[in-house]
Amino acid sequence: HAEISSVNRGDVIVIAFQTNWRSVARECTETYGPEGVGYVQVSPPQETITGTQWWTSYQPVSYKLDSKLGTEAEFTNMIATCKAAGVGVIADAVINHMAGADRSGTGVAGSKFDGEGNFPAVPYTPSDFHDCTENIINYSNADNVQNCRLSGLQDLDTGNANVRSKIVDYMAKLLDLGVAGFRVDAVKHIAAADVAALKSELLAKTGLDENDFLFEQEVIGSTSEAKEIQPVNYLGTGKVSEFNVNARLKQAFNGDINSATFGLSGIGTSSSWVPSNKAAVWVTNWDTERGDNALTYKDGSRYLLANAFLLAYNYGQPHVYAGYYFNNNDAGAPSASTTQVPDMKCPTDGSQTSGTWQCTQRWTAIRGMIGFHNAVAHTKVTDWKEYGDNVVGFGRADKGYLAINNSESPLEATFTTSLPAGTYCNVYAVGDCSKTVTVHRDGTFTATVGAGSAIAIHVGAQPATWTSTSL
Ligand code: LM2
Ligand code: CA
Repeated sequence: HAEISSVNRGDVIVIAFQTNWRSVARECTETYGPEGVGYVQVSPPQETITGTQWWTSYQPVSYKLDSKLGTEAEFTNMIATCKAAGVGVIADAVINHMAGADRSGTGVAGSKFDGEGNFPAVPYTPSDFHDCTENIINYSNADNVQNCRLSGLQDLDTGNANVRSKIVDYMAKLLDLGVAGFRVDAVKHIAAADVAALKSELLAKTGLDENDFLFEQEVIGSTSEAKEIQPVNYLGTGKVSEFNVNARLKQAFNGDINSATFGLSGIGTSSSWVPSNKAAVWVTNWDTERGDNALTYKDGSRYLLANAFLLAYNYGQPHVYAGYYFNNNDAGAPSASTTQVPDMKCPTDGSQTSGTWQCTQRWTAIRGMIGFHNAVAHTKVTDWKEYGDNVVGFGRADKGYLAINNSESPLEATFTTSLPAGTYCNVYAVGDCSKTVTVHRDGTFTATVGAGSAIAIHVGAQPATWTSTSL
Protein backbone atom coordinates (compact mmCIF):
# COMPACT_ATOMS: atom_id res chain seq x y z
CA HIS A 1 0.00 0.00 0.00
CA ALA A 2 2.98 2.32 -0.22
CA GLU A 3 1.41 3.93 -3.26
CA ILE A 4 -1.54 5.28 -1.27
CA SER A 5 0.43 7.98 0.49
CA SER A 6 3.29 8.45 -1.94
CA VAL A 7 1.35 10.79 -4.22
CA ASN A 8 2.16 14.41 -3.42
CA ARG A 9 -1.16 16.21 -3.63
CA GLY A 10 -3.08 19.13 -2.16
CA ASP A 11 -5.98 18.50 0.18
CA VAL A 12 -8.95 19.90 -1.76
CA ILE A 13 -11.75 17.38 -2.26
CA VAL A 14 -14.16 17.63 -5.18
CA ILE A 15 -17.48 15.90 -4.52
CA ALA A 16 -18.44 14.28 -7.83
CA PHE A 17 -22.05 13.67 -6.92
CA GLN A 18 -23.71 10.89 -8.94
CA THR A 19 -20.92 11.01 -11.50
CA ASN A 20 -20.15 7.69 -13.14
CA TRP A 21 -16.72 6.10 -12.89
CA ARG A 22 -15.84 6.67 -16.54
CA SER A 23 -16.57 10.39 -16.20
CA VAL A 24 -14.67 10.73 -12.92
CA ALA A 25 -11.66 9.08 -14.57
CA ARG A 26 -11.89 11.55 -17.44
CA GLU A 27 -12.13 14.51 -15.05
CA CYS A 28 -9.09 13.27 -13.11
CA THR A 29 -7.01 13.48 -16.26
CA GLU A 30 -8.53 16.60 -17.78
CA THR A 31 -9.45 18.71 -14.77
CA TYR A 32 -8.77 17.59 -11.21
CA GLY A 33 -5.18 16.52 -11.79
CA PRO A 34 -4.02 19.59 -13.76
CA GLU A 35 -5.74 22.06 -11.43
CA GLY A 36 -4.34 20.51 -8.24
CA VAL A 37 -7.36 18.78 -6.70
CA GLY A 38 -6.19 16.27 -4.09
CA TYR A 39 -9.14 13.95 -3.93
CA VAL A 40 -12.41 13.19 -5.62
CA GLN A 41 -15.20 11.99 -3.37
CA VAL A 42 -17.56 9.78 -5.33
CA SER A 43 -21.10 8.57 -4.62
CA PRO A 44 -21.52 5.11 -3.03
CA PRO A 45 -20.04 2.35 -5.22
CA GLN A 46 -21.92 -0.66 -3.85
CA GLU A 47 -24.98 -2.34 -5.38
CA THR A 48 -28.24 -0.55 -4.51
CA ILE A 49 -31.93 -0.66 -5.20
CA THR A 50 -32.95 0.38 -8.71
CA GLY A 51 -34.65 3.68 -9.49
CA THR A 52 -33.96 6.93 -11.27
CA GLN A 53 -33.67 8.99 -8.07
CA TRP A 54 -30.20 9.92 -6.76
CA TRP A 55 -30.98 8.61 -3.30
CA THR A 56 -31.13 5.03 -4.49
CA SER A 57 -27.36 5.24 -3.87
CA TYR A 58 -28.08 5.26 -0.11
CA GLN A 59 -30.02 1.98 -0.12
CA PRO A 60 -27.47 -0.83 -0.32
CA VAL A 61 -28.52 -4.30 -1.46
CA SER A 62 -25.07 -5.91 -1.40
CA TYR A 63 -21.41 -4.93 -1.32
CA LYS A 64 -20.85 -5.89 -4.95
CA LEU A 65 -19.11 -3.03 -6.74
CA ASP A 66 -21.73 -2.90 -9.42
CA SER A 67 -23.96 0.16 -9.29
CA LYS A 68 -25.71 2.76 -11.42
CA LEU A 69 -22.32 4.49 -11.59
CA GLY A 70 -20.40 1.58 -13.04
CA THR A 71 -18.88 -1.85 -12.70
CA GLU A 72 -15.99 -3.02 -10.55
CA ALA A 73 -13.71 -2.96 -13.60
CA GLU A 74 -14.66 0.67 -14.28
CA PHE A 75 -14.20 1.52 -10.61
CA THR A 76 -10.73 -0.02 -10.60
CA ASN A 77 -9.81 1.73 -13.81
CA MET A 78 -10.98 5.05 -12.36
CA ILE A 79 -8.74 4.61 -9.33
CA ALA A 80 -5.72 3.88 -11.52
CA THR A 81 -6.43 6.78 -13.89
CA CYS A 82 -6.95 9.20 -11.02
CA LYS A 83 -3.86 7.99 -9.21
CA ALA A 84 -1.83 8.57 -12.36
CA ALA A 85 -3.18 12.14 -12.38
CA GLY A 86 -2.20 12.60 -8.71
CA VAL A 87 -5.77 12.38 -7.44
CA GLY A 88 -7.04 10.04 -4.71
CA VAL A 89 -10.53 8.52 -4.84
CA ILE A 90 -12.65 8.72 -1.68
CA ALA A 91 -15.53 6.25 -1.52
CA ASP A 92 -18.82 7.06 0.20
CA ALA A 93 -19.35 4.12 2.57
CA VAL A 94 -22.97 3.41 3.51
CA ILE A 95 -22.60 1.13 6.52
CA ASN A 96 -25.33 2.18 8.95
CA HIS A 97 -28.11 0.50 7.05
CA MET A 98 -29.26 -1.44 4.02
CA ALA A 99 -32.32 -0.79 1.85
CA GLY A 100 -35.58 0.59 3.23
CA ALA A 101 -38.03 -1.79 4.87
CA ASP A 102 -40.53 -0.63 2.26
CA ARG A 103 -38.38 -2.05 -0.57
CA SER A 104 -37.80 -5.55 -1.92
CA GLY A 105 -36.89 -7.28 -5.14
CA THR A 106 -33.68 -7.19 -7.11
CA GLY A 107 -30.79 -4.72 -6.95
CA VAL A 108 -28.91 -3.08 -9.80
CA ALA A 109 -26.54 -6.06 -10.05
CA GLY A 110 -29.30 -8.64 -9.78
CA SER A 111 -29.03 -9.49 -6.08
CA LYS A 112 -32.25 -10.38 -4.30
CA PHE A 113 -33.31 -8.66 -1.07
CA ASP A 114 -36.38 -7.90 1.01
CA GLY A 115 -37.72 -5.64 3.75
CA GLU A 116 -37.39 -8.36 6.40
CA GLY A 117 -33.61 -8.29 6.75
CA ASN A 118 -32.66 -10.77 4.03
CA PHE A 119 -29.72 -9.75 1.85
CA PRO A 120 -28.41 -13.14 0.69
CA ALA A 121 -25.68 -11.70 -1.52
CA VAL A 122 -23.82 -10.33 1.55
CA PRO A 123 -25.21 -12.41 3.31
CA TYR A 124 -27.21 -10.65 6.01
CA THR A 125 -30.18 -12.23 7.75
CA PRO A 126 -32.79 -10.63 10.07
CA SER A 127 -30.60 -11.20 13.14
CA ASP A 128 -27.97 -8.84 11.68
CA PHE A 129 -30.28 -5.87 12.18
CA HIS A 130 -31.27 -3.88 15.23
CA ASP A 131 -34.51 -5.00 16.86
CA CYS A 132 -36.09 -1.57 16.71
CA THR A 133 -38.31 -1.35 13.64
CA GLU A 134 -39.58 2.16 14.31
CA ASN A 135 -38.41 5.15 12.35
CA ILE A 136 -36.14 7.57 14.22
CA ILE A 137 -38.25 10.31 15.77
CA ASN A 138 -36.47 11.45 18.91
CA TYR A 139 -33.08 13.14 18.46
CA SER A 140 -32.75 13.76 22.18
CA ASN A 141 -32.51 9.99 22.68
CA ALA A 142 -29.28 8.41 21.37
CA ASP A 143 -30.71 4.91 21.54
CA ASN A 144 -33.54 5.94 19.22
CA VAL A 145 -31.17 7.73 16.80
CA GLN A 146 -28.62 4.91 16.65
CA ASN A 147 -30.64 1.73 16.92
CA CYS A 148 -33.85 2.55 15.08
CA ARG A 149 -34.44 3.24 11.38
CA LEU A 150 -33.27 6.37 9.59
CA SER A 151 -36.06 7.13 7.06
CA GLY A 152 -37.22 3.52 7.28
CA LEU A 153 -33.81 2.12 6.30
CA GLN A 154 -33.10 -1.31 7.81
CA ASP A 155 -30.60 -0.57 10.55
CA LEU A 156 -27.55 -2.80 10.77
CA ASP A 157 -26.54 -4.04 14.22
CA THR A 158 -23.02 -2.64 14.14
CA GLY A 159 -22.51 -3.92 17.68
CA ASN A 160 -22.61 -7.42 16.21
CA ALA A 161 -19.19 -8.85 15.27
CA ASN A 162 -20.58 -10.64 12.21
CA VAL A 163 -22.01 -7.41 10.84
CA ARG A 164 -18.77 -5.55 11.48
CA SER A 165 -16.77 -8.23 9.71
CA LYS A 166 -18.93 -7.85 6.57
CA ILE A 167 -18.49 -4.08 6.66
CA VAL A 168 -14.76 -4.40 7.30
CA ASP A 169 -14.40 -6.86 4.41
CA TYR A 170 -16.10 -4.34 2.14
CA MET A 171 -13.96 -1.40 3.24
CA ALA A 172 -10.77 -3.49 3.14
CA LYS A 173 -11.59 -4.49 -0.40
CA LEU A 174 -11.98 -0.82 -1.38
CA LEU A 175 -8.61 -0.01 0.17
CA ASP A 176 -7.08 -2.97 -1.58
CA LEU A 177 -8.41 -1.61 -4.88
CA GLY A 178 -6.59 1.61 -4.04
CA VAL A 179 -9.12 4.09 -2.65
CA ALA A 180 -7.50 6.94 -0.73
CA GLY A 181 -10.16 6.91 1.95
CA PHE A 182 -13.80 7.07 2.91
CA ARG A 183 -16.63 9.45 3.52
CA VAL A 184 -18.70 7.47 5.98
CA ASP A 185 -22.44 8.03 5.71
CA ALA A 186 -24.83 8.64 8.61
CA VAL A 187 -22.21 8.26 11.35
CA LYS A 188 -24.31 9.94 14.04
CA HIS A 189 -26.62 6.96 13.60
CA ILE A 190 -23.83 4.55 14.57
CA ALA A 191 -22.62 4.40 18.17
CA ALA A 192 -19.16 5.93 18.55
CA ALA A 193 -17.94 2.70 20.16
CA ASP A 194 -19.08 0.72 17.10
CA VAL A 195 -17.26 3.11 14.75
CA ALA A 196 -14.11 2.76 16.86
CA ALA A 197 -14.38 -1.05 16.75
CA LEU A 198 -14.97 -1.02 12.98
CA LYS A 199 -12.00 1.22 12.39
CA SER A 200 -9.59 -0.81 14.49
CA GLU A 201 -10.77 -4.04 12.88
CA LEU A 202 -10.21 -2.43 9.49
CA LEU A 203 -6.66 -1.40 10.43
CA ALA A 204 -5.94 -4.87 11.80
CA LYS A 205 -7.26 -6.56 8.68
CA THR A 206 -5.40 -4.37 6.20
CA GLY A 207 -2.23 -3.78 8.19
CA LEU A 208 -2.60 -0.09 7.36
CA ASP A 209 -1.82 2.79 9.66
CA GLU A 210 -4.53 5.29 10.44
CA ASN A 211 -2.72 8.00 8.51
CA ASP A 212 -2.65 5.89 5.36
CA PHE A 213 -6.17 6.85 4.33
CA LEU A 214 -8.82 9.49 4.99
CA PHE A 215 -11.73 8.64 7.24
CA GLU A 216 -14.31 11.41 7.03
CA GLN A 217 -17.36 10.89 9.19
CA GLU A 218 -20.68 12.56 8.49
CA VAL A 219 -22.04 13.74 11.83
CA ILE A 220 -24.53 16.59 11.73
CA GLY A 221 -24.18 18.31 15.11
CA SER A 222 -27.02 20.09 16.81
CA THR A 223 -26.81 21.39 20.38
CA SER A 224 -30.44 20.49 21.06
CA GLU A 225 -29.75 16.79 20.43
CA ALA A 226 -28.41 13.98 22.59
CA LYS A 227 -24.79 14.39 23.69
CA GLU A 228 -23.77 10.92 22.42
CA ILE A 229 -24.56 11.86 18.82
CA GLN A 230 -22.52 15.10 18.69
CA PRO A 231 -19.41 15.46 16.46
CA VAL A 232 -17.06 15.57 19.46
CA ASN A 233 -17.68 11.86 20.13
CA TYR A 234 -16.18 10.91 16.78
CA LEU A 235 -13.00 13.02 16.77
CA GLY A 236 -10.99 10.02 17.91
CA THR A 237 -11.84 7.98 14.82
CA GLY A 238 -11.16 10.52 12.08
CA LYS A 239 -12.30 13.73 10.45
CA VAL A 240 -15.81 14.99 11.10
CA SER A 241 -18.13 17.15 9.03
CA GLU A 242 -18.70 20.68 10.36
CA PHE A 243 -22.11 21.78 9.13
CA ASN A 244 -21.85 25.09 11.03
CA VAL A 245 -19.65 26.24 8.15
CA ASN A 246 -22.21 25.95 5.38
CA ALA A 247 -24.85 27.46 7.66
CA ARG A 248 -22.65 30.42 8.59
CA LEU A 249 -21.56 31.01 4.99
CA LYS A 250 -25.19 31.29 4.03
CA GLN A 251 -25.94 33.76 6.85
CA ALA A 252 -22.86 35.80 6.04
CA PHE A 253 -23.27 36.07 2.28
CA ASN A 254 -27.03 36.59 2.46
CA GLY A 255 -26.38 39.46 4.88
CA ASP A 256 -23.24 41.37 5.78
CA ILE A 257 -20.04 39.35 5.53
CA ASN A 258 -18.54 41.71 8.13
CA SER A 259 -21.30 41.18 10.71
CA ALA A 260 -19.83 40.57 14.16
CA THR A 261 -22.38 37.84 14.87
CA PHE A 262 -23.07 36.26 11.49
CA GLY A 263 -20.05 37.28 9.44
CA LEU A 264 -17.07 35.41 8.05
CA SER A 265 -14.55 36.24 10.76
CA GLY A 266 -16.29 33.91 13.22
CA ILE A 267 -15.81 30.81 11.10
CA GLY A 268 -13.94 28.14 13.03
CA THR A 269 -13.19 30.39 16.01
CA SER A 270 -15.66 28.78 18.43
CA SER A 271 -14.34 25.96 20.58
CA SER A 272 -17.65 24.17 20.06
CA TRP A 273 -16.88 23.65 16.39
CA VAL A 274 -14.80 20.73 15.11
CA PRO A 275 -11.10 21.72 15.32
CA SER A 276 -9.66 22.82 12.00
CA ASN A 277 -7.38 19.81 11.51
CA LYS A 278 -10.37 17.47 11.94
CA ALA A 279 -13.07 19.44 10.11
CA ALA A 280 -14.56 18.49 6.75
CA VAL A 281 -16.20 21.61 5.27
CA TRP A 282 -18.10 22.78 2.19
CA VAL A 283 -20.40 25.51 0.94
CA THR A 284 -22.90 22.77 0.20
CA ASN A 285 -23.25 19.06 -0.36
CA TRP A 286 -26.13 17.10 -1.95
CA ASP A 287 -28.20 17.04 1.24
CA THR A 288 -27.80 20.70 2.21
CA GLU A 289 -28.34 21.66 -1.44
CA ARG A 290 -31.86 20.29 -1.00
CA GLY A 291 -32.41 21.96 2.38
CA ASP A 292 -32.34 25.43 3.93
CA ASN A 293 -28.88 25.69 5.49
CA ALA A 294 -26.55 26.29 2.58
CA LEU A 295 -25.90 28.48 -0.41
CA THR A 296 -26.26 26.66 -3.71
CA TYR A 297 -25.81 27.42 -7.40
CA LYS A 298 -29.25 29.02 -7.16
CA ASP A 299 -27.60 31.87 -5.20
CA GLY A 300 -25.40 32.97 -8.10
CA SER A 301 -22.42 35.18 -7.23
CA ARG A 302 -22.79 34.59 -3.49
CA TYR A 303 -22.29 30.86 -4.08
CA LEU A 304 -19.10 31.49 -6.02
CA LEU A 305 -17.79 34.00 -3.49
CA ALA A 306 -18.50 31.61 -0.61
CA ASN A 307 -16.54 28.87 -2.38
CA ALA A 308 -13.67 31.30 -2.96
CA PHE A 309 -13.71 32.27 0.71
CA LEU A 310 -13.63 28.66 1.88
CA LEU A 311 -10.73 27.79 -0.42
CA ALA A 312 -8.80 30.87 0.68
CA TYR A 313 -9.46 30.63 4.41
CA ASN A 314 -7.64 28.42 6.82
CA TYR A 315 -10.30 26.28 8.46
CA GLY A 316 -10.96 22.63 7.78
CA GLN A 317 -10.51 20.49 4.69
CA PRO A 318 -12.50 22.19 1.91
CA HIS A 319 -14.80 20.29 -0.43
CA VAL A 320 -16.00 21.71 -3.75
CA TYR A 321 -19.40 20.31 -4.63
CA ALA A 322 -20.25 19.36 -8.21
CA GLY A 323 -23.73 18.00 -8.91
CA TYR A 324 -26.34 18.96 -11.47
CA TYR A 325 -29.08 21.53 -11.96
CA PHE A 326 -32.50 20.33 -10.81
CA ASN A 327 -36.01 21.45 -9.94
CA ASN A 328 -37.26 18.31 -8.23
CA ASN A 329 -35.30 17.25 -5.13
CA ASP A 330 -35.64 13.58 -6.05
CA ALA A 331 -34.39 13.99 -9.62
CA GLY A 332 -31.50 11.71 -10.43
CA ALA A 333 -28.47 12.65 -12.50
CA PRO A 334 -29.13 13.94 -16.03
CA SER A 335 -30.69 11.16 -18.15
CA ALA A 336 -30.27 8.53 -15.40
CA SER A 337 -32.19 5.33 -15.98
CA THR A 338 -33.29 3.03 -13.17
CA THR A 339 -30.03 1.08 -13.45
CA GLN A 340 -27.48 3.44 -15.00
CA VAL A 341 -26.15 6.98 -14.99
CA PRO A 342 -24.77 7.94 -18.41
CA ASP A 343 -21.50 9.82 -18.91
CA MET A 344 -21.36 13.37 -17.59
CA LYS A 345 -21.54 16.12 -20.20
CA CYS A 346 -20.23 19.46 -19.03
CA PRO A 347 -22.06 22.45 -20.53
CA THR A 348 -19.68 24.85 -22.27
CA ASP A 349 -22.23 27.67 -22.64
CA GLY A 350 -22.90 28.34 -18.95
CA SER A 351 -26.29 26.65 -19.18
CA GLN A 352 -27.96 26.07 -15.82
CA THR A 353 -31.14 24.44 -16.99
CA SER A 354 -32.56 21.62 -14.95
CA GLY A 355 -31.18 18.29 -16.07
CA THR A 356 -27.75 19.69 -16.95
CA TRP A 357 -24.54 18.72 -15.18
CA GLN A 358 -22.93 21.33 -12.94
CA CYS A 359 -19.21 20.95 -13.60
CA THR A 360 -18.08 23.25 -10.80
CA GLN A 361 -14.54 21.95 -11.09
CA ARG A 362 -14.33 23.57 -14.54
CA TRP A 363 -15.47 27.04 -13.51
CA THR A 364 -12.71 29.63 -13.89
CA ALA A 365 -13.00 31.03 -10.36
CA ILE A 366 -12.99 27.56 -8.79
CA ARG A 367 -9.95 26.45 -10.76
CA GLY A 368 -8.19 29.64 -9.76
CA MET A 369 -9.07 29.27 -6.11
CA ILE A 370 -7.91 25.64 -5.96
CA GLY A 371 -4.54 26.92 -7.18
CA PHE A 372 -4.71 29.68 -4.56
CA HIS A 373 -5.52 27.18 -1.80
CA ASN A 374 -2.54 25.02 -2.68
CA ALA A 375 -0.18 28.01 -3.01
CA VAL A 376 -0.98 29.37 0.46
CA ALA A 377 -0.86 26.05 2.33
CA HIS A 378 0.61 26.18 5.85
CA THR A 379 0.27 29.97 6.21
CA LYS A 380 -1.93 31.90 8.61
CA VAL A 381 -4.70 34.36 7.81
CA THR A 382 -3.22 37.88 7.88
CA ASP A 383 -4.16 41.43 6.94
CA TRP A 384 -7.88 40.90 7.64
CA LYS A 385 -9.65 44.23 7.06
CA GLU A 386 -13.07 45.58 6.14
CA TYR A 387 -12.90 47.93 3.17
CA GLY A 388 -16.55 48.90 3.05
CA ASP A 389 -20.04 47.59 3.55
CA ASN A 390 -19.93 43.91 2.70
CA VAL A 391 -16.36 44.12 1.46
CA VAL A 392 -13.46 42.37 3.16
CA GLY A 393 -9.88 41.57 2.29
CA PHE A 394 -7.44 39.13 3.88
CA GLY A 395 -4.15 37.55 3.08
CA ARG A 396 -2.30 34.34 3.70
CA ALA A 397 1.01 35.82 4.84
CA ASP A 398 3.34 36.45 1.89
CA LYS A 399 1.67 33.85 -0.34
CA GLY A 400 -1.75 35.16 -1.34
CA TYR A 401 -4.52 37.73 -0.90
CA LEU A 402 -8.29 37.70 -1.47
CA ALA A 403 -10.60 40.74 -1.64
CA ILE A 404 -14.32 39.90 -1.60
CA ASN A 405 -17.04 42.36 -2.60
CA ASN A 406 -20.41 40.94 -1.56
CA SER A 407 -22.14 44.30 -2.03
CA GLU A 408 -24.19 45.54 -4.93
CA SER A 409 -21.74 48.20 -6.08
CA PRO A 410 -18.17 48.09 -7.30
CA LEU A 411 -15.59 49.36 -4.84
CA GLU A 412 -12.23 50.94 -5.53
CA ALA A 413 -9.84 50.67 -2.60
CA THR A 414 -6.18 50.42 -1.68
CA PHE A 415 -5.71 46.98 -0.15
CA THR A 416 -2.88 46.20 2.24
CA THR A 417 -1.18 42.83 1.77
CA SER A 418 1.97 41.08 2.96
CA LEU A 419 2.87 40.02 -0.57
CA PRO A 420 6.18 40.73 -2.27
CA ALA A 421 6.02 43.56 -4.80
CA GLY A 422 5.08 42.44 -8.28
CA THR A 423 2.33 41.84 -10.79
CA TYR A 424 -0.16 39.08 -10.06
CA CYS A 425 -2.92 37.37 -12.05
CA ASN A 426 -6.46 37.75 -10.72
CA VAL A 427 -7.22 34.04 -10.65
CA TYR A 428 -10.81 34.57 -9.47
CA ALA A 429 -11.66 36.52 -12.62
CA VAL A 430 -9.67 34.88 -15.41
CA GLY A 431 -7.88 31.68 -16.23
CA ASP A 432 -5.36 33.21 -18.62
CA CYS A 433 -3.80 35.98 -16.53
CA SER A 434 -5.36 38.63 -18.76
CA LYS A 435 -6.37 40.58 -15.65
CA THR A 436 -3.64 41.57 -13.22
CA VAL A 437 -3.01 43.79 -10.22
CA THR A 438 0.28 45.31 -9.17
CA VAL A 439 1.46 45.12 -5.57
CA HIS A 440 3.83 47.94 -4.59
CA ARG A 441 6.89 47.68 -2.38
CA ASP A 442 4.81 48.66 0.68
CA GLY A 443 2.50 45.68 0.03
CA THR A 444 -0.47 47.74 -1.16
CA PHE A 445 -2.38 47.54 -4.39
CA THR A 446 -5.18 49.76 -5.64
CA ALA A 447 -7.97 48.19 -7.65
CA THR A 448 -11.70 48.08 -8.21
CA VAL A 449 -13.49 44.94 -7.05
CA GLY A 450 -16.70 44.45 -9.00
CA ALA A 451 -20.07 44.05 -7.30
CA GLY A 452 -20.51 40.40 -6.34
CA SER A 453 -16.96 39.67 -7.38
CA ALA A 454 -13.48 39.18 -5.98
CA ILE A 455 -9.79 39.68 -6.63
CA ALA A 456 -7.61 36.69 -5.78
CA ILE A 457 -3.85 36.82 -6.21
CA HIS A 458 -1.08 34.48 -5.14
CA VAL A 459 2.60 33.84 -5.64
CA GLY A 460 1.93 30.84 -7.88
CA ALA A 461 0.18 32.94 -10.54
CA GLN A 462 2.24 35.81 -11.93
CA PRO A 463 2.54 36.81 -15.60
CA ALA A 464 6.26 36.03 -15.72
CA THR A 465 5.78 32.42 -14.68
CA TRP A 466 2.21 31.83 -15.81
CA THR A 467 1.45 28.67 -17.71
CA SER A 468 -2.22 28.16 -18.36
CA THR A 469 -3.77 24.74 -17.99
CA SER A 470 -6.26 24.32 -20.78
CA LEU A 471 -9.37 22.17 -20.52
C1 LM2 B 1 -27.14 10.45 4.58
N1 LM2 B 1 -26.29 10.87 5.42
O1 LM2 B 1 -26.34 10.59 6.69
C2 LM2 B 1 -27.09 10.83 3.17
O2 LM2 B 1 -26.15 11.89 2.96
C3 LM2 B 1 -28.48 11.16 2.74
O3 LM2 B 1 -28.49 11.65 1.43
C4 LM2 B 1 -29.34 9.90 2.89
O4 LM2 B 1 -30.73 10.16 2.62
C5 LM2 B 1 -29.29 9.37 4.31
N2 LM2 B 1 -28.13 9.66 5.04
C6 LM2 B 1 -29.43 7.85 4.30
O5 LM2 B 1 -28.25 7.28 3.80
C7 LM2 B 1 -31.15 9.95 1.30
C8 LM2 B 1 -32.42 10.77 1.02
C9 LM2 B 1 -33.66 10.13 1.61
C10 LM2 B 1 -33.78 8.70 1.11
C11 LM2 B 1 -32.53 7.96 1.61
C12 LM2 B 1 -32.51 6.49 1.20
O6 LM2 B 1 -32.25 12.10 1.54
O7 LM2 B 1 -34.82 10.88 1.16
O8 LM2 B 1 -34.96 8.10 1.60
O9 LM2 B 1 -31.36 8.57 1.03
O10 LM2 B 1 -32.59 6.35 -0.20
C13 LM2 B 1 -35.80 7.50 0.60
C14 LM2 B 1 -37.19 8.14 0.58
C15 LM2 B 1 -37.89 7.87 1.91
C16 LM2 B 1 -37.98 6.36 2.20
C17 LM2 B 1 -36.55 5.78 2.13
C18 LM2 B 1 -36.56 4.25 2.30
O11 LM2 B 1 -37.03 9.53 0.35
O12 LM2 B 1 -39.23 8.39 1.84
O13 LM2 B 1 -38.49 6.16 3.53
O14 LM2 B 1 -35.96 6.09 0.86
O15 LM2 B 1 -37.15 3.61 1.20
C19 LM2 B 1 -39.56 5.25 3.67
CA1 CA C 1 -27.77 2.70 13.34
